[in-house]
Amino acid sequence: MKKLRLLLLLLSTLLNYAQQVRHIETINEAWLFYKGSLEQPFNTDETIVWENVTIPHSWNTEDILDDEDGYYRGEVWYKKTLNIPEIYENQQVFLLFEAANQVTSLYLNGKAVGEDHIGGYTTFARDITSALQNGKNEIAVKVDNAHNDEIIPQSADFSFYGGIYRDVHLIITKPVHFEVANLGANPIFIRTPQVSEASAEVSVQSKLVRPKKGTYYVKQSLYDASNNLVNQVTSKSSFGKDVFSEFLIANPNLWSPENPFLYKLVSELVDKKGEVYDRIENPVGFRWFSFDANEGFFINGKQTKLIGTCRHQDFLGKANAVSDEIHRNDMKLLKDMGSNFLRIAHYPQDPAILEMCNKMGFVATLEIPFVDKAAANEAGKQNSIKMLREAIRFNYNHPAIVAWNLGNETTMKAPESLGEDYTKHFIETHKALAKTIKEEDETRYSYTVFFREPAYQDKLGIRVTELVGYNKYYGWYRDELEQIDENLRDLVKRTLAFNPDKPLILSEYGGGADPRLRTYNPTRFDFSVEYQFLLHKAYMKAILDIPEIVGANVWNYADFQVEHRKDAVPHINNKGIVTASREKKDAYYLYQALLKKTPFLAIASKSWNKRSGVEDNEGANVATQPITVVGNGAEVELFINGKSLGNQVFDFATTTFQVPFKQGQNLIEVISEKDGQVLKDFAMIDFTLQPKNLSSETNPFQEIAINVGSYCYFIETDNVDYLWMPDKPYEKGGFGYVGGDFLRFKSKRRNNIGVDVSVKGTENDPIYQTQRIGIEAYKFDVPNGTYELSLLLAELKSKGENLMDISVNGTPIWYNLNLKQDYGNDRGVAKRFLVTVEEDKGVTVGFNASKGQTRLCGIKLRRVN
Ligand code: GCB
Ligand code: CA
Repeated sequence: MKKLRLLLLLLSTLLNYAQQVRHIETINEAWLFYKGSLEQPFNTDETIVWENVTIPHSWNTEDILDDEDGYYRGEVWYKKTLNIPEIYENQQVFLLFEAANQVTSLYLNGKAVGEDHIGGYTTFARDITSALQNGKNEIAVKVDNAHNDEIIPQSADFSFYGGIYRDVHLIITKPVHFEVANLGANPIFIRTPQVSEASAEVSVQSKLVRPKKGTYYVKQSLYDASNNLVNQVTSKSSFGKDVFSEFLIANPNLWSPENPFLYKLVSELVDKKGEVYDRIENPVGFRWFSFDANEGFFINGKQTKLIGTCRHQDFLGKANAVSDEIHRNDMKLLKDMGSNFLRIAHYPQDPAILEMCNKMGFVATLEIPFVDKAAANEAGKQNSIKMLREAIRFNYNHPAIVAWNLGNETTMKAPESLGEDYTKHFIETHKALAKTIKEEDETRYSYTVFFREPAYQDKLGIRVTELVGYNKYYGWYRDELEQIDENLRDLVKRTLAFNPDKPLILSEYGGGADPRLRTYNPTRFDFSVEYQFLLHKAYMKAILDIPEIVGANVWNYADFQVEHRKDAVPHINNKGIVTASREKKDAYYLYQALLKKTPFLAIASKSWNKRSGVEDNEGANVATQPITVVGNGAEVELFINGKSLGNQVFDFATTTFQVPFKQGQNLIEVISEKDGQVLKDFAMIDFTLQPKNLSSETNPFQEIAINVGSYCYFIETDNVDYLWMPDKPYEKGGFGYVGGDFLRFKSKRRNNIGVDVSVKGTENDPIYQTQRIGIEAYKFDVPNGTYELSLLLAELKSKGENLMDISVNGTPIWYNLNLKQDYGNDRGVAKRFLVTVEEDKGVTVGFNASKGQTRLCGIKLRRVN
């Protein structure tokens, strides 16, 4: 017995060793970092102060979020001392960078190794064997994210963060091995030329590095998900040639979004005696698929509507240096949302994303960062082609991928406006990239994403791929919610008119939402969570009903950081259905209710748990406000503080109750049923009931803050959820404005309330971005006492000189206030005063323009004594 155990132990260690025949380890720790150029980077000069960093790392985590324009785009250095473990005789040593943005030069012991890597999003490996010395080795890496005319992206709505922002691996192989340092850093290409329910053909191309002498074989072993060997073939290799291994399997368990069954292909390099020299594993999914312009996407013969999101590699405060754990958590949230489709935008992403796409059953498209415009020279074109080849080769074996996308909104800079030469080059670039896709991979579709009219691309001759995508922001940048359905149907007609057989994907749609903004009067471009919810509801209604929209991707899965954006949260594109730190917005729950196959129920606005409102009428002691519930059951019952408001039927997975809230904590419970399962959700809401009559004795006035010039509530999340109420006209006994109008920023895109300025000195931009212009007074009919009055003021994008007098109950507090002159441009000013109210006069803040116009952004009144 003892002997047997020993033998087993020995066998198992041998097996382990065989499995680890290729040594791979991450080398993310203990790097030194210097931001700037160095003349003598290899000197151990004491005057240079190196910072300790851990990879994933970006040097733009902070400067993309501050009030200064721009962020560091230039040269930096990383270095690290490496002890190379001795594992094999004559071992070969490589470094693999999953990505570094955007030009990377590698040095070992002071000497350059290999050519610079160009492009910030593709994986590359370098052979460092010949530069190694015994013992310690100094790796130095120069990374540069400066704008470069020859490298895409040239411009885009995301930040071009610099960094070694994905894992770095040390790879050690025997002298005979599967290639490491090739274009795309992948030596195994798995194809399934024929797949049916009855059988599947497998064809594997392997790239080797081996000496001329000696006989070596490639052994391909296919295992099913329970690790049973399904088939195995061994093929002899010849020096300098790729090895092709082909075999058949019967009754493959098919891969699909519903059943993402994966096999594993183990590729081994062996000699005559069976000794293993190298070993690599890859996933294999057996599926066949096709797109039809009228009927949609089919996988394994089954029609499947593709619904999902786009995703950036980005996380609040981390730039693009996002860990594998965050990547995988994103995929979990995307799966739990019920989506089956992912647009990996706008560049190739971390291997962790692709791994999860395969495992969780996402149909995916992957693209290169040819965004807005081309790199306008021949070198730029060649770099783009090379980037595309790298992307395809590295990601070749993922069954999830069905199409390679060559670019996004490439005509953002209208080619005509950049001259004839550019236009010619631009068109050629499209054609060359489309051709490259088919050269690299005949098994997937070629794809391009546009935003202008189909006729525009048709005229240029750039609708050259098999699939087309359109990014459309109806109901956001233009047109209203009510027009979404009609606009999408028209778009379908217009694109099919040019190419009746070219399938169309709605590759982006969406609208912004700042979770701090909430409203019961949603309007386009108000950045409220409620408007975003309605927008997505309208889109989903249309998308699910239009078969020619074969797939659709929400822009975006998560909010992401864009240095130059000035929306409700400056530097953040907040079109995500989760925030940049992954908190769910209401629209996320809507998608769950619409897409999930398993029973689902949620109070859509449950994250908004600090609310307020004015009492329905004097003495009512409640304020009635709508609560929307989403779910896939037939109906739902709602309870407020234990009292039922009855059942309501879901319509398109949503229903809205009118709920009376009392002062203090309110418990909302909802109960529904689906497939015999009881579903529940609840929300605890802390409600501040504002008395209808501010001199009420039963509910005495304490404090109120008003987001003047806006229909939106604003919640200062970084200030323990301090709540600002929407503005309203004055009514006797209550509060409100007198005179004036909303500040409106007239533009074709943003035809609404407020202005797009990043306000200095505050995080509460939405309070300042919305204003009442020409206001005459703000009134509060509060009882006698002492109050603290706060006025929030700012002059943003104003014209001419504006001088304003402000008074309280007739007593002037400011004469000729000139905000622009006194505080500089775009600065938020918050002033606090003590006010004594006597003789039942209440508080009247008077505004008078001695020149130009008056304005007010926010007002707060708090009872002191
Ligand atoms: C687009 C772009 C995307 C932007 C988005 C937006 O069409 O493809 O990169 O972020 O619009 O939010 O405007
Ligand atoms: Ca405001």
